[in-house]
Amino acid sequence: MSGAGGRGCGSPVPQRAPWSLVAATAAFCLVSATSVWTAGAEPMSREEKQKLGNQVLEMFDHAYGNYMEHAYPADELMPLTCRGRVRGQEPSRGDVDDALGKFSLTLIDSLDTLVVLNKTKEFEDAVRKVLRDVNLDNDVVVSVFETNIRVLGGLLGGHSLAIMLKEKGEYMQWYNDELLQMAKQLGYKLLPAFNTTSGLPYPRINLKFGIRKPEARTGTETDTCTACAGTLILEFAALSRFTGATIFEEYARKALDFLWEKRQRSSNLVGVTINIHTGDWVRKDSGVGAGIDSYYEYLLKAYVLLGDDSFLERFNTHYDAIMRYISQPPLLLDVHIHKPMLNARTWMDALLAFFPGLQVLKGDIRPAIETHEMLYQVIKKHNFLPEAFTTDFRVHWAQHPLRPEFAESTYFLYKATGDPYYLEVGKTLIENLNKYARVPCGFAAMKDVRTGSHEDRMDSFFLAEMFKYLYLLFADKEDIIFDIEDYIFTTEAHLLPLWLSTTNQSISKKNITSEYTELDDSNFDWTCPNTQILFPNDPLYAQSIREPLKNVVDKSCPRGIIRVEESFRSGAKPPLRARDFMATNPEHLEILKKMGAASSIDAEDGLRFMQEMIELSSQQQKEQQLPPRAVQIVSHPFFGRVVLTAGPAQFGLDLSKHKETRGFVASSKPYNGCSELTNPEAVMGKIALIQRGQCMFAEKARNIQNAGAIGGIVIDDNEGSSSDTAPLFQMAGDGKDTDDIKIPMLFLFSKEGSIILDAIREYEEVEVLLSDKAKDRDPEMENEEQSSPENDSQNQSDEQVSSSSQEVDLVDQESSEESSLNSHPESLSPADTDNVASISPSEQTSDPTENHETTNLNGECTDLDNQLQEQSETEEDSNPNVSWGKKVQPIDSILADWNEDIEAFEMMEKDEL
Ligand code: DMJ
Repeated sequence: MSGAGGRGCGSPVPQRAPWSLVAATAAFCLVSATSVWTAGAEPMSREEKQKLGNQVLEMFDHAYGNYMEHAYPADELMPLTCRGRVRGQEPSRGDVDDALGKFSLTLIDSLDTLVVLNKTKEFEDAVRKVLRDVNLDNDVVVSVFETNIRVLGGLLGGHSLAIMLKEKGEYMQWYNDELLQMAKQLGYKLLPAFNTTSGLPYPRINLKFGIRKPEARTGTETDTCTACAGTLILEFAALSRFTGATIFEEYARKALDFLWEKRQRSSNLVGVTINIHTGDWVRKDSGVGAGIDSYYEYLLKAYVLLGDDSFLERFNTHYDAIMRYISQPPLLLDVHIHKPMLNARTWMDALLAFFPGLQVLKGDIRPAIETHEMLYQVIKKHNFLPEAFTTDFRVHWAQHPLRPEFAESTYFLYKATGDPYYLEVGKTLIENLNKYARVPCGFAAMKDVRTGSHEDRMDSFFLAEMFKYLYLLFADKEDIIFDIEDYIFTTEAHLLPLWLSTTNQSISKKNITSEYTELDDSNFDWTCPNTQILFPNDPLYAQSIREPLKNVVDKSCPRGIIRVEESFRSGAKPPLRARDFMATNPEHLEILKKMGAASSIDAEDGLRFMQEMIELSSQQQKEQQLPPRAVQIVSHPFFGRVVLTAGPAQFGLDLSKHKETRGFVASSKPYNGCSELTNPEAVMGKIALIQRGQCMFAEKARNIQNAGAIGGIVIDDNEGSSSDTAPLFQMAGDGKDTDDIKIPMLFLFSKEGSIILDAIREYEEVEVLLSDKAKDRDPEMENEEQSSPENDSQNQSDEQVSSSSQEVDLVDQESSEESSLNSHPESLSPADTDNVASISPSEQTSDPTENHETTNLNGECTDLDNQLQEQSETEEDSNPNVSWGKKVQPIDSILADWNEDIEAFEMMEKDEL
């Protein structure tokens, strides 16, 4: 494989070879690092690494095999209902569906994964299927960004490895650039999106009709996200260089040039969304996660792939700004682009987990280790990284769609440090995926990491990225049939060969207008640094950085760990935070008065305080709602693997306070449960299924309770409703005293309910567990079941009961510890005759078991924070949110005034820009 023509580490002189090491795996910094490692986490034997690699292969087979068997040619597998997701045939999930273009998305996204995982024969079959079956001319509106990274990237990655295999002489001998031709066809289909004065693409395009024609049903959008416009250059440049058609690279460069021009000049940051016609920032908050992430990634990688200095210069300028304003190690917190010392949020999103990996590629290892360690602590607490979590590590958005970013960073950090600790991290990821996300028909996204419930969704990026990074983490060079270091990973982990940097180079250069004539060499200081700087004669370097962060999540601070810490250390009083505010405290009132008055620091503190107040106030309202619950199917062949998200009831047994209820299910007669049951013998001692509608929930509960049921599941009568598309709600009482209802009642939308009803049709006996949080699955039980097919179903059930009851005891401690966290609240559902109460979007209350101390990086509490802690213990009960509720009234009136101030500030912001 040819070498690359990009820049060498630390050298402004173009070189050929070093990038081939740096680009794909950052191995340049690492190969030597690996060799200096001598102690720390126990080294992992070759056998164990191979075992884990094989486990990854088996998991991939499970995901890919089920997709091919049950979903293909649909875009994605729905792993709970075991069928394909076809756009238009399922209720719309909004923007997330814009990735689906009826082009067998998962197959295309999986192509190069097959080669990385050594499944060359399967790759050859898959390519033939793509060429035979995939139509890129569907009348469907798709996201330009998603289609680029997943489909164009997938086709180009497939092509890159197809030609590599062909050259090797065994496989793909028939291949004649057909995938590349498809990629080119798709590239031309995306080009009309760039028909704007700014050169920024429209966010969506109709594959058949393009933009703006009436039949296209798109082209009226005015805004796009920065990542959406800034994540094209790798695929578009590769397409240009592979084909010689320069237009693609030119368009992608123009969009990047425009974004660079529009950066906020005083901070060198970019906002989250931008107007594609005027170039005005629509959202002026800035971070490294959702909406911006891969814009930064592509600047650095464009430099690596294309060797164009201006991309590195831009990346370094942004990186300086990120490290100055957004990075608050180990946190990465969004700020305002024009007031970058002002945090824009008190929470982080899961997409930023890619950033440590990018920092490795940049060569800035210390903050990469710190952030990665913080994220790992969050994962250890919730099994997965929730979509968003607060600065004090509480769940903010509870979903987890099996995102690969953390695995990606783990892989890069292992390559950078050679520290076996990262292999152990990878092992945990594998275990958690198998334990909590694996279902009989693939892997299901987590609907709620707190309850362990699933969503009927397996995104294509799970196959494109997760398995690649996990496999590569444990693979030795000889386990892969080509040299991975000759390639760069796109944001979707598709592989593009580094030799593209020297191919058809002139065609793109002719239109480049770079404002840089000479590079400032100091910008290379931290690019691929000498390993002596990274690991100054200390093989335990990475471990020494991680160590102080070991308890960062368990001993988390309310918020702003570092900044509060820093100001306190420097002698200044830390700013008053909304969470700590007490209207009865004269000192607090005095501080409030000062805010917005004299100094700009006071004003900034004041603004932040107001924003926090508003956020806390709305969160507090949501937190008064009950959290969602879980219905876990425990009988054969589910064995606890399928967990459905369920709405709670405001009456009956509170599952967060009592042991879960386990039992076989039986349909009640009448099915609506609105009168005395005619089949009490069938529901006696069982969990009754009742249909929603025609009477109050409480009435249904009384009728099944009178018939001897030990619990009830109300199933929505709106056919097709699902928790994927409708907000969950809690079942309210009937306005009377409901203390007589002693059994637990849960609500399932129709789609989740039909999973149970289908199971009854297929297996007759279906046993479920009603709880506040799914209980551990028992793989041994499953193995026993598989190895003794002659076991009759009754035996199986008996075994399950005894095995599981042990299990329940074991997990019970844990569940009771975590039980009262968490209001996950989702919102309103239309009421019929049933009484419903809203559940707000999925935020949760503080975990009363969490230690709300303000820690420094050594995990110690500061004096001031201890004082605050004491106050909250004496004035509040154990749940800080409960006592927070007592203060709501005075704060509400303050908030009303402050809302006006915020509006004024926003006007001021506008004027400034
Ligand atoms: C992937 O599609 C890509 O990595 C993208 O850049 C953002 N993240 C998703 C997976 O989480």
